Amino acid sequence: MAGIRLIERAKDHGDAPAIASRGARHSYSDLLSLSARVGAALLDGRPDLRGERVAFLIPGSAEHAAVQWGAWRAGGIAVPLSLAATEPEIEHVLTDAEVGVALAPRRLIGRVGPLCERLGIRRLAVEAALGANPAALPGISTDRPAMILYTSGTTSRPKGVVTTHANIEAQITSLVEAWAWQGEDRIPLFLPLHHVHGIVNVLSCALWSGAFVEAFESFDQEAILKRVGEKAYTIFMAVPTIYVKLIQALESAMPEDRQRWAAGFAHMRLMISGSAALPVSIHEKWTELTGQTLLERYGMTEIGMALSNPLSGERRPGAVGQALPGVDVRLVAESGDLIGTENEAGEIQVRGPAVFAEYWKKPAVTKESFVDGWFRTGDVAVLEDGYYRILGRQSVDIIKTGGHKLSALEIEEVLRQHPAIQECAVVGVKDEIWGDTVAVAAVTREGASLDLAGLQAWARERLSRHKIPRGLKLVSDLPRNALGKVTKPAVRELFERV
Ligand code: MLC
Ligand code: AMP
Repeated sequence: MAGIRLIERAKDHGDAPAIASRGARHSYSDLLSLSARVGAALLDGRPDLRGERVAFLIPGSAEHAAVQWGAWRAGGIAVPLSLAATEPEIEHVLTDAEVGVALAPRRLIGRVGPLCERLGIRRLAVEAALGANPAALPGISTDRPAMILYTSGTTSRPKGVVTTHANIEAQITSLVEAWAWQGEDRIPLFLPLHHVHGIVNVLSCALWSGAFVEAFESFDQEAILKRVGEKAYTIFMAVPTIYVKLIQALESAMPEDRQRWAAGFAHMRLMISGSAALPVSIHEKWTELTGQTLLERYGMTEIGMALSNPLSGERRPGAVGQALPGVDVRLVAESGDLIGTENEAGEIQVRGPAVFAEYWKKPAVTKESFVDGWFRTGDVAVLEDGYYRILGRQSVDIIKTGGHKLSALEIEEVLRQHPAIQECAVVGVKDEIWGDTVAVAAVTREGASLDLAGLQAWARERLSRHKIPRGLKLVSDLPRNALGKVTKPAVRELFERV
C-alpha cells in the first residue's frame, strides 16, 4: 500500500520547524504526534473511519494541519469549513456531505455545536482531540477519497469536489517541481483553508518540502507586512485583491516603512498570484514598487493548478503561461473541434492525475463535466506566442470576487426570499479591488420599499460577506430577450453605465 506520502515524508523532516501559529512553533515530529492523537480521537475505538466525512472549522494553524492529517490517517474524508460561512451555508455542507463528525476549537464550537445537535452529528473540540491517547491507525491506499471542497458554480447551491490522496499528491508534486520548493523555504499562510489555493499551493506544498509555514488566522496586513519587513519569507502566494491592498498600503506608508517592506518583498525568491485575473497594471505596479516580477498561474478546485508562467524565463503580464508538469491542457472550440493553432479562443480542458474524482453524490453533473476524459473548466483562453491568456468564463453566472468563486444563482435564490423582492438578477460588476463585486437588479413587490443598506443587513445573516450585494438597482422589469429570458449582460450594463 502506497500510503499518504505527504505525511510519511514528515518523518524525514523530523525536528525541523513545520508551522508556527499563535506564537507557538511546531516541528514535523509534533505534527505527526498531534495528528496521530486526532486520528485516535476520531476513530474512538473503530479500526478505520472508512471514508466518514470529518468537517472542521479551524483557522490556519498547526491545529488545522493536525486535524486535516488526523482525519486522513484515521481513514476519513476531510471537509474543511469556511470561517466566513453563515449558519445556513454551514448547514448545507454538513447535510450535503453527510458529515459524521465536526471539529472546532472551543472558542468556535458555538458556530457548529447547535447545528450538530440538531442534525445528529458527533462534535468534538479540537483541544480534546489533540489530547487523546494514541491508538493504532489504519493503512490508507492513495486511491481513497481524501477531501471534499465545496465550490460554487452553475448550480444554485455549492457542490462538493471529491479528490483522492493520489489527486492531491499529483497537485502537490507538480507545483513542487515547477516552482522548485525547498526545505529552506518560508511562507506566510493567510488564505482561507477551505480552498485549494491555501490548502494545496501553500500549506501542503510547504509541508511536503520540509519548509516552514507561518500561519495567520486571516489576512492580517499589519502583522504580515511587519514580518515581510523582517525578511521572514522566501516565497509568497496571494490572490490579486491582496496585491491591490498591499499596493495601497505601500503607497500610503511613511517612506521608511515603505522602504523596509519593499526590501522584504524584493528579498523573496518567488511571489505568485492566482485564483483570479491579475490586471496588467497591478503586475507592473508591483514590479515598480518592489522589483519583483509576479508569477501568475491558473487553477481550479477541480484540477488543482493547470497553467503557470515559468520560474525561470519570461513571466508575461496578463498571461498564465503553459501547462504545469503532469497536466495535459487543450483548447476546444464551441463546435467541439480541437483548436490546433494560436490566436483562436476556446474552452480550457484539462486531463491528468491531479484532476478530481467526482462531484459528491452528483454522478450526472460529474459526467457532463467531462468529455472523453477531459475536464471542461468553463474558462475560455487563447494561446499567444506560446503562452495561454484567459479571456473569461463561459457562464455569466459565475462571479469571482476577492478570489472567491460565487454563483449568481445561489445568491438570487437567497435574495428572492426577501419580503420586498418579487424578482431579481445578480451579476458581477468590475471592481478595481475585488475583481468583480456582487450587484443585484430587483423588482420590488407592490408597495414594498428596499434600499441597499437594508438589503445588506438582511443578507448578512444568510450569506458569507463576499456574497453580499454591493450594488442595487431597482427596476420595473428586468432586461429580457425576445423569449422573455433575463439577459445578464444587459443587467450588468445597468451598473456599468453609472
Ligand atoms: C469582503 N468585503 C468585500 C468583499 N469581501 N467587499 C466587496 N467584495 C468582496 N468580495 C468587505 C467586507 O464586508 C468588509 O467590509 C471589508 O471588505 C473587509 O472584509 P474582510 O473580509 O475582512 O476583508 P479581508 O480580510 O481584507 O479579505 C479579503 C481577502 C479575502 C481578499 C483577503 O477575501 C481572501 O482571503 N480571499 C482569498 C480567497 C481564496 O483563497 N480563493 C482561492 C480559491 S481557490 P466592512 O464594510 O464590513 O468593513 C481557486 C483556485 C485557484 O480559486 O486558482 O487558486
Ligand atoms: P475555484 O473554483 O474557486 O477554484 O476558482 C477557479 C476559477 O478561478 C477558474 O475557473 C478561473 O475562472 C479563475 N482563475 C483562477 N486563476 C486565474 C487566473 N490566473 N486568471 C484568471 N482566472 C483565474
